[in-house]
Amino acid sequence: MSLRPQMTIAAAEPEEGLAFIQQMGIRYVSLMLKPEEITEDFVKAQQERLARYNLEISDAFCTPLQKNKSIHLGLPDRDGEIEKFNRMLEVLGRAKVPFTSIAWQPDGILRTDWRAGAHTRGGISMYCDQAEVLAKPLSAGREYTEEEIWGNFQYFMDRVLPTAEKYQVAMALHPNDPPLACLTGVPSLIWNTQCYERAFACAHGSPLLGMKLCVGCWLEAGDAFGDLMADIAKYSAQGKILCVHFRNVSAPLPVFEETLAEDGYADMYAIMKAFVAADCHAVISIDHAFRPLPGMGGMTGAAAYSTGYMKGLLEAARRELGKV
Ligand SMILES: [Mn+2]
Repeated sequence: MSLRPQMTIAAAEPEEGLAFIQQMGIRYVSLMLKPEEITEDFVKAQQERLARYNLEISDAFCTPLQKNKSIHLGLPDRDGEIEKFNRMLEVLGRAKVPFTSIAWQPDGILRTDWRAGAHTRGGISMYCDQAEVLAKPLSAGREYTEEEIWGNFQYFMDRVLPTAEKYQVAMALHPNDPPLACLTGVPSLIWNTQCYERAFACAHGSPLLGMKLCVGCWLEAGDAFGDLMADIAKYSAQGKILCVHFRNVSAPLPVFEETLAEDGYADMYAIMKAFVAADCHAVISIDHAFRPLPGMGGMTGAAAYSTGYMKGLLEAARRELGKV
């Protein structure tokens, strides 16, 4: 199987959550680690616990290291943070976890707010109005230049690629979300496909820098990001896609809300068929779910419906294209 459905969990996921994931026919989990959990013993214990539910860690990440202000903005303490990142690569490599995630957005995902939208039937999902997001104040005290941000990325790559190579752990680079050229005074690294080409060049074409192809981000920017179908074919053929975020939105910017796959503006079945036709070899997840309802199984419960729907589209696409 070239596309492997996955769900994201924290190490604190209860046993019944793991059983629920197993019963959904999911084999792979993306493991969210807290900084203090990045040790060989901890990851090994997680692997053993997950194995009891026939689950495997397809990748792992640590949010404070994935979205790190000091590294992204080149603050005085960045070398210490990069050292922590390298230590994470070593721990993951020794545990045979094949990749981790990076997203060059020191302020994380920017949205207007969470709200029940026109398409969510009362579900609380993320809503984004470009005018409101662009009006947010400077987040880092001053405006940064594009060259500074790319220089910081190059500095990071030069210091982590040797460790990534030594331990054979790849990095999946996620676009800035929303994919706008500059947010809160900080230029975005990845807001169209040309940016990806520049990032890959910073890694000297190393296979250890790959892509987290977030369909949601491509759809948020519309044609301004790139030709989604062509990019799926191109980057699948290059083996650059390590992970797919299978997410729909109501419309391209300037205003969108995050929707169920079947409710947004894109034809998600056509997109799934493009990944299957391209023999994309990657894990695939729904990215974001609606906010969990109390008593309904937390994030795993909230993600279950959309994950099942995604699996259905994948199964249908494989049958239609004769790739079962
Ligand atoms: Mn995403």
